Amino acid sequence: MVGFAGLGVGSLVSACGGGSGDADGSSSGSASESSAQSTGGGSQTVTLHPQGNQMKYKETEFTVPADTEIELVFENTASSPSMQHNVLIMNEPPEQDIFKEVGQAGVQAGASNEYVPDHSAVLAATDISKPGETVSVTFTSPSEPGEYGYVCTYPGHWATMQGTMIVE
Ligand SMILES: [Cu+2]
Repeated sequence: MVGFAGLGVGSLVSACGGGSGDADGSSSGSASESSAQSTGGGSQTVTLHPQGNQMKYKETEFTVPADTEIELVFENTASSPSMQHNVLIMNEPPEQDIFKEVGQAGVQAGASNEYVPDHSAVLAATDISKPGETVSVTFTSPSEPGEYGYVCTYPGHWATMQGTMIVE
């Protein structure tokens, strides 16, 4: 009953000459998008990385459900010793004014405070991670859907090291 009727095993004498259709080894290392969108009760893990040795996040956006426990992990895969980073999640939209305010306040807070300011816009923050280190923080996502900013407040980074957390 199960009829394997040999579909599509027709002759491959195609007219589009030239291209030998070799299956080239498809190990092109496409980075996993790591946007695990699991819903339904419980927590969710989001993992972020730096973009090489740049003052940028590799993942400039991620989406989480509202009012959910989020474990935010930052793996500092940079190699340059000066590329220390943290992640501050804000309860404000990703706008330049608040990035700047929190970024500058973070620098003033200093290394002894992991460059995390005591500021009402800061929803959650990781410690500073040196290259090769992984840090994390667990927080509850906002109950209001929308876009929220995140930023690195290591000195000199806030202006370029930014991202958007989308809450659905
Ligand atoms: Cu940084």
